[in-house]
Amino acid sequence: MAECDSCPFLFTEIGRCCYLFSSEISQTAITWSDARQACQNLGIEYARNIDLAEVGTSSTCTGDVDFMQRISDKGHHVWMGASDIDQEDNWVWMNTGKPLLDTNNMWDLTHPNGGTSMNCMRAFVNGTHRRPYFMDDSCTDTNHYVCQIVV
Ligand SMILES: [Ca+2]
Repeated sequence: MAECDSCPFLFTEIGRCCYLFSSEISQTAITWSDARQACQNLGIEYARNIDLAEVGTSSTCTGDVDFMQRISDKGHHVWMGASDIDQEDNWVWMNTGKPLLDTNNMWDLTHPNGGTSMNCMRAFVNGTHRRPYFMDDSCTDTNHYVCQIVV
């Protein structure tokens, strides 16, 4: 049984995992580190491991395609849980520590491309496709975000 068969208040179950889309609780866009802190604060509140969302790092979560589709449907660029802040061009999902290779086909074709000025990852809603892509962004830019209960 997945731990997320029943998601807590405000969280949405997608593919046996639980996600919170910040646009459902606030219209305020915030920086990547503030977004990560907001997710971790929810983790304290719920006594769970909650962080910015990851894609492809958990075999429990079976809804990655549906999850990305949901991001696209929401229509906002959103912060996700990957960064190359510790070492330039070495992208890592921060909660699980798993690598996000530059060759991952979820990156937009021209990304990552921002060098040391862009060390935080967001999902970028491409208007001409029904799937959002990953792109690197300045960590001090402000976006909506997605939290996930990490399992
Ligand atoms: Ca970078």
